[in-house]
Amino acid sequence: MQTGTNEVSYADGKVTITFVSSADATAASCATSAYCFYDGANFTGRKLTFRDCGGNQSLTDYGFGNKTSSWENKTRHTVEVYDRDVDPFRTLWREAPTSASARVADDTYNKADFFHTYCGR
Ligand SMILES: [Ca+2]
Repeated sequence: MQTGTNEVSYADGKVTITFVSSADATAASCATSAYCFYDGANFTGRKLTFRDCGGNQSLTDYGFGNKTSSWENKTRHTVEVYDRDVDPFRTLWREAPTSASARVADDTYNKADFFHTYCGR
């Protein structure tokens, strides 16, 4: 469902994709109580926002497979991010509560496909 000129939301607003005018443009920073994946390094490019916890979700469902270059986690949850293009699937990084990475490590760049969110208290 389109919720704004540059935003599309899914799952009753729990997931939002924010589009930007160009690849190096910056969307608004990740909302409080959300965690975000960015197409570009330094929190630029298309932004995917999630709010819920307690299960696996696929970045590929939103056209975001093999794209994440930076991320922010503004929740109390821990987010574990995986690459499913290898067998067995590989853990790429863990997002501690209230943390961020302006550029993921080279060997994890543009590799993330899905993640598990452990609910924080
Ligand atoms: Ca991958």
